[in-house]
Parts: sequence; C-alpha cells; structure tokens
Amino acid sequence: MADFLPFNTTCDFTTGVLNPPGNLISRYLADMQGVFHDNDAYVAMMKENPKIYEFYNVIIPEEEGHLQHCTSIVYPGKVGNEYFMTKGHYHAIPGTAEIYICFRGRGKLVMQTVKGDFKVLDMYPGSISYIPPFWAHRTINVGSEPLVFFGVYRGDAGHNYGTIEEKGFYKLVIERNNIPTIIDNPLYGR
Ligand code: PAN
Ligand code: ZN
Repeated sequence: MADFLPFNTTCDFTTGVLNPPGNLISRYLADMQGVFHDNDAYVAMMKENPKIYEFYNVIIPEEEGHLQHCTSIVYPGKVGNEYFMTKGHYHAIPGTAEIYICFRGRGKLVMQTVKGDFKVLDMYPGSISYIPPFWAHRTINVGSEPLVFFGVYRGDAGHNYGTIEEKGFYKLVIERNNIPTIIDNPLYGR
C-alpha cells in the first residue's frame, strides 16, 4: 500500500462532477423497478425513463486500509408522491461506517438496521452525516434542485443491495401537502 501515491481529485460542488470522473454510475427509472411504492406511477413515468441519480467513484483499491470516496447527485422529481432517491444498501462488510457531506440541495438520509432501528437525518449544504456501522442508508431528494453530496467509507466495505431489494426500507418519505412526510412502508417485506 505504501506504493500507492497521493493524488488529488477536483470536485465541482454545484454539479458534483469529479475530475477525473473515475467510475460514473447512472441509474435511470428503468434500473429501479420495484423500488418506488406506486407501481402505476412508475409504469406511466417509464415512457420518459428519467435519470434518477448518478455517482462518481474515485478509483481506489478495495482494501481495508484505503478509503473509497465519491460524489452522488440525486435529481429532483417524484414517482407519484414519492421523491426520487437512491436504491439504498447495507455494506457487504456490514460493520463499516460512512460519512456524507452535503454540498447542495435538500435531502433526507434514511437509515435502518436489521434489528429494526430506524433514523432519518436532514441533509443540507454543510451537513456532515455519520452513518454508523451496520446501518443501511438511502438518500432522498426532497428539494427542487439536485441533491449533491460526498461520501467516504472503508476501502473494502463493498455493497449489499440484495437485502433492501428483497424487503425495502421500513419507512418511506412521500410528499403530503407539500411537506416531506415519513410513513410506514406499505410494501415492507413483500
Ligand atoms: C454512496 C452510494 C450512492 C448511490 O456512494 O453508493 O449514493 O446509492 P446506491 O449505492 O444505494 O445506489 C454510498 O453510500 N456508498 O457506500
Ligand atoms: Zn454506502
């Protein structure tokens, strides 16, 4: 690891774009079947298949001593009354934490554990959110501009999407009377 040389990446705080871009992953609505609770709204919106979010990963070895880091951009919008959001995941090594620093926009950071704990934090420019070991995490754009944030986590943490894909999050964030509102997930476990 001592052979690995220091380097800079440049981030545009407004767009979240990294230079060099590293590994860019874009997720469109078509990549998120079964994620949003209103399937009729999902099907109707599939005519446009909008981009929901993307993230730029700096290329770092997947080893314990390193730190993965990336920027994410969640676009504004809704599927029915549910805001655009990330898929969400546990880390493949579940006992690895993460820090999110928000640069732009308004978000909700939804977190849960397999034991049943649940927590939501606000994301706003300057917020530094600590996602402790063992907490699944998803980000939701509840504003009208892109939600842009930086994340950093252990090099070998990896991603486990399967648990969330199978069961979902315990709760959802929907718009009700123009206000982001947390409700029980009617589809949890189905
Ligand atoms: C983030 C997320 C990113 C996209 O970099 O990977 O925001 O969300 P999903 O991975 O849930 O699609 C992170 O938490 N990395 O560990
Ligand atoms: Zn993560």
